[in-house]
Amino acid sequence: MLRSLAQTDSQVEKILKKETIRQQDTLTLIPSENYPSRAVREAEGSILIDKYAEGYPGKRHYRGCQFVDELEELAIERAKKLFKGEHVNVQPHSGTQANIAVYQALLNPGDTILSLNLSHGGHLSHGNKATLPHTHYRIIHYGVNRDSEMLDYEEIRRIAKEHYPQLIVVGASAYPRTIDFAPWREIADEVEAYLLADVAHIIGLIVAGLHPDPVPYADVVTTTTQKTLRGPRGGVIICQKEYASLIDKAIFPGTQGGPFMHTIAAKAICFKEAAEPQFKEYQAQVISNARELAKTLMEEGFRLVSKGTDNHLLLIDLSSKDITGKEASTILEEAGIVTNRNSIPFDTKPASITSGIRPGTPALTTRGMKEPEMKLIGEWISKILHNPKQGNIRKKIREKVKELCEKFPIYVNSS
Ligand code: DSN
Repeated sequence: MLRSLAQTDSQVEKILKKETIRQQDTLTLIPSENYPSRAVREAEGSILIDKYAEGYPGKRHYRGCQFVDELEELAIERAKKLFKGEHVNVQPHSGTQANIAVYQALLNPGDTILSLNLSHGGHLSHGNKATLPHTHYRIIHYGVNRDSEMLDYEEIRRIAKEHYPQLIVVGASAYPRTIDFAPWREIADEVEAYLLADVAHIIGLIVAGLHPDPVPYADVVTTTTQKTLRGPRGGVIICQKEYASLIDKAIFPGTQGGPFMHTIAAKAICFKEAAEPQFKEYQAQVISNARELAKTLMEEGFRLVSKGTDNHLLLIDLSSKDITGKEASTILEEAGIVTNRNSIPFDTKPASITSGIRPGTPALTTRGMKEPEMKLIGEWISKILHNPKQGNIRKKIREKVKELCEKFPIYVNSS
């Protein structure tokens, strides 16, 4: 009954081993991925996976919750301190769940949401037409400015005044520039809308004090914990006290069942780690690494959307090269460089093909890599993408990638 994986299921065991080797031997440049600490992993695989705890501390539907109550209260206290929020809900299973719960808490069906277009760097859960929010709410999108490829506050104000949304969403999954939250508050106030800041990608930079903080401006802030925050996969909602009850009810029972107590334990650990001084150093290196990678790629002749980066990611525009985002990410993977294809603003290609890729530095920085490695990787990316027909170049670089990965083992530098 309580047999180990090796005793129970050799098929799954083999797949896990293969994935471990893949992660160790390749360079992860997907900006939403990272390697959490061993402590986070231990909590995720802990005995807490057994416990049902529908409800909130002190108000559970099950008995036997005294210790999970203690744990959730600890996670909430740490989160309130870290994010400087009045109220925090640590139960969302993901960033998408967190966003859907916010819509449920603040809106009525048919209300209008104003959010960033997915193809300009937004996120699916901000009301893309393939998603549940799109069937419940009226979705209006803003984009980035065609020339600067950055957010254009006057244009966003104009659209807000045209549509008078009940909720404005600020936040992105592919935007390489700093977001200043003060003008968003002004626009939201001018049209009497709620303001939701989804900072899933940049939360690590925010808590390190290296990016403006949305908490003083937004009614509600959502985030994930697995990206720059380097915790377990999951979501968090931070809000002003007046929305606490609405938000909590929208998570449970509104949109979720029992909380994942093992993940809440891992979140508590992640909040502790993120408050340590080394975390700030890590985030500063994430940014320096992204800048070095951006500089190298521009020197190698690539155009970056908005001509650079302020944060942890960059968007390479491949439209002047003889290659699509899909092809580029495929051949880079042959060389052990793992990225994702990504639409660029005003992309003429569909999302399944795209004209861009979106490299980011959180995972490589966790492995301990710095500017010299970023330069090397930028040069390898250039060589591969400028010679897509030459498989031998990819083979040679694959060997160099393996050597580099050996020098920066995941669970030595990140434990
Ligand atoms: N947050 C997305 C990403 O940026 O990869 C996944 O939903």
